Amino acid sequence: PAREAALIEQIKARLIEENAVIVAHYYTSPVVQALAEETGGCVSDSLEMARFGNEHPADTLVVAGVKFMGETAKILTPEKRVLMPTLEATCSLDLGCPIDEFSAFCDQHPDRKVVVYANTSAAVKARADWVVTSSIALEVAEHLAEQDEKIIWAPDQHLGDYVRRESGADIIMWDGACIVHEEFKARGIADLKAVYPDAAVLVHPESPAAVLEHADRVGSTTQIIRAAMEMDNKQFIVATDQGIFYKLQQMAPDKEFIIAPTAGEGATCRSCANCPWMAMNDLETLARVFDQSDNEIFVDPALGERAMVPLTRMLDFAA
Ligand code: CIZ
Ligand code: SF4
Repeated sequence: PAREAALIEQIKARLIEENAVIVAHYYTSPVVQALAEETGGCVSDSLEMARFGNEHPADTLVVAGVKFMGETAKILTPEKRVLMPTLEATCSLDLGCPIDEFSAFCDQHPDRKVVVYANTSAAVKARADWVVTSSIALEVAEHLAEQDEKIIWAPDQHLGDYVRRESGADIIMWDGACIVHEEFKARGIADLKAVYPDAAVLVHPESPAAVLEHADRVGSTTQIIRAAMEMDNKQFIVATDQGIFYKLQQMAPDKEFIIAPTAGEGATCRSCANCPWMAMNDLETLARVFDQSDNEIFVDPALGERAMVPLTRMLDFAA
């Protein structure tokens, strides 16, 4: 605790010296989220992180999240310095969608609009017509379906499946998944519902279809938080990264949140409802963030300009 307090003081002083602000994701650790809030930064989903970084006057954005979030910040504000605790913090969706293969896939289907999730590289975004986050994925698919547009959806197949079922859009899909959400188990949720019969089940759409079937609400992180505040239930079974419990408890302090099971009896899981890349953001790495030479985000300016087009479309659509 003494070490923690010292690190927090050190980070606060450096943020002021460097005219910097922390832009943190809901899936980072509670101590990182609390520090972002205390120092005038933001704690939110990737859509709101993009908007906050874009609008905030600080010269330097410290993005506490994963690499695609830092890249998005750099694309939207190329004049700002964008630092991350470590550039090794990536995402299985981004890793699973390399630009060369993806671009070749798109070339085979020139009649389709290319819709990519925010969890992708700058190069993949530059190849896309639309960028979406989970909070607007369904609305964008409905919008395109109304115009009789056919869609390529990448990279999350579970989110794509959900959007296809709900919107009826004509979608072909890239085969990617989030290593955190794909571990949630329908059977485990059914067992937990038997223990907590009054609990509502809140599920992120990166989870498998069998898990979504148990959901009382399916939604993005922001939509999950809103549901917990609005619904009358006192208990909630939550299928998304446990980092979100910080905000859930803050926004609905009289309610109880139970993490959805990630593995069956005796089994192990790779991620256990906690993204290993999000966990790379901690006080130690934040305290060093201004003193390293290998943690600044750069995006090729020409690529950034192309990626800016679908990103701006996303922000305008969500506005
Ligand atoms: O799973 C993620 O990384 C999410 C939910 C990102 C986001 O859109 O906030
Ligand atoms: Fe990627 Fe999943 Fe981690 Fe989000 S939680 S950054 S989608 S691996």
